[in-house]
Amino acid sequence: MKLALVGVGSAGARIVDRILELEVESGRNISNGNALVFDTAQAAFADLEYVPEENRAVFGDIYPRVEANGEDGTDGDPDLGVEVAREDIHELRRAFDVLEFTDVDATLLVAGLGGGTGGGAGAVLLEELQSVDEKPVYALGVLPTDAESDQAALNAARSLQSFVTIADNTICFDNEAWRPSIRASESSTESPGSTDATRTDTTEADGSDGDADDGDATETNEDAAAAEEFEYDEDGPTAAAVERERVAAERYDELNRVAARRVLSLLGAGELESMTIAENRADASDIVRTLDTGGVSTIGQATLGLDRDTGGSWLPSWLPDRILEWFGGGDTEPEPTDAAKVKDLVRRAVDSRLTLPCGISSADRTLIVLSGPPSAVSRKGFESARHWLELEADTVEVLAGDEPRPNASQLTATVVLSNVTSVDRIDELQKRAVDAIEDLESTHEETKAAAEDEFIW
Ligand SMILES: Nc1nc2c(ncn2[C@@H]2O[C@H](COP(=O)(O)OP(=O)(O)O)[C@@H](O)[C@H]2O)c(=O)[nH]1
Ligand SMILES: [Mg+2]
Repeated sequence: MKLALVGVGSAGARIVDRILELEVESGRNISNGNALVFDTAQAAFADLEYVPEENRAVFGDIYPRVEANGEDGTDGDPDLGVEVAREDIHELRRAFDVLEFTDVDATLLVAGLGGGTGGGAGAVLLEELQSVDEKPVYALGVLPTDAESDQAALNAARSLQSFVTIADNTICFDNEAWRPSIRASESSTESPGSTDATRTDTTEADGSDGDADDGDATETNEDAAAAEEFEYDEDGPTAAAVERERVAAERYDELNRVAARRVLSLLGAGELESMTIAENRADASDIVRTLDTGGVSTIGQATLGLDRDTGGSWLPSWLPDRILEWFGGGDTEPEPTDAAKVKDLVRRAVDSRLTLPCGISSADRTLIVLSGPPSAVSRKGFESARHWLELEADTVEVLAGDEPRPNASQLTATVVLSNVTSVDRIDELQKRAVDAIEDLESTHEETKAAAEDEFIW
């Protein structure tokens, strides 16, 4: 399907940037330049390579409480994120002018739910996008790791609740499940800066800044804020803020590539520039139907290398798929893959590390996309894989489609499980959030009760 991409906050902007990169590399044309990123601090954009300057919008930065945070923007406070997004709503609407909604089938908003900008302003932007037209608005929401602060868990539990309510579907990416792939940073803390929600409840409760930036421990917070404000006004983002985002971009690089690849394999299925006619092509209506359940979704993926004499085997393997496939077709058709292997591939995709681990049988609908040379796909294998998934997921709604890539040297199965309800990670986050609220002595009973109600979904 054709997609407009909207990234909010540092995580959102970085993942959108990786999706744009992969779009070029994989020869798919999904966004057609319809990409826009938002943040409350300019520094969040420092590492972007693919989102053009004119498609980056800073908002809320002249709002006093954001300005006081300098380059920390909303500083991990989603209520502030919501507030400034509402305050600046006209500016946000104007920023949407760079997007051509008539050219797309749906919009995907990407955000880190543990953050203040992504989780808070992200929800306001979702509402705004829903009011633009009738087309679906999906979200890709990143959940924080267990090593992050209670505040990040609380933010994520609250933001997920709003995202699920507003978006047509929320695809989740759980950083905890992918934690082994997070690169250790040079810093000693799990999160490199306060935008990664290193604030703790105590600092929040006693009203101090809670800035956990490395290296400025000797500086007072006021000094730091004053310096940042001054430099920000004069020269754009401070070197410290830019460095912090650079470190974060590096730490999460592998995760962001995984997220981009899976989302693109699913939502971008069938948007190849050189499209071959296929009998059973995955198309936008299959995707819309699968995600139409609302709720939370998760994506799995597995690949199978094909035995083929690739005419381009002299080419270095780091070249983009698009280039390898251009030269790689050679004269030889790949050997047809036997039915058992195709079935096994789909099974591996379902059993793979999902973007959000869950109980498979709690899914309402599923879609399998098989991408690769049509001649290598055993129809019998694909059918039996589909049947296996119907039994496994205990659902009659298993859609399946192909993405023909005649010159590819591998088969890729991507599976989305839609509206999964048995998700331990979300239960844990919600429990931690409720405990965190209870720990805040200043919190009134009614507020606690309201928050507990809020997490039932
Ligand atoms: N997968 C991934 N997660 C990130 C990345 N950056 C931050 N996070 C996560 O997203 C949360 C919000 O961080 P951030 O996006 O910096 O906050 P915001 O700028 O206020 O929205 C953090 O608590 C982390 O869990 C990233 O690049 N990739
Ligand atoms: Mg940020």
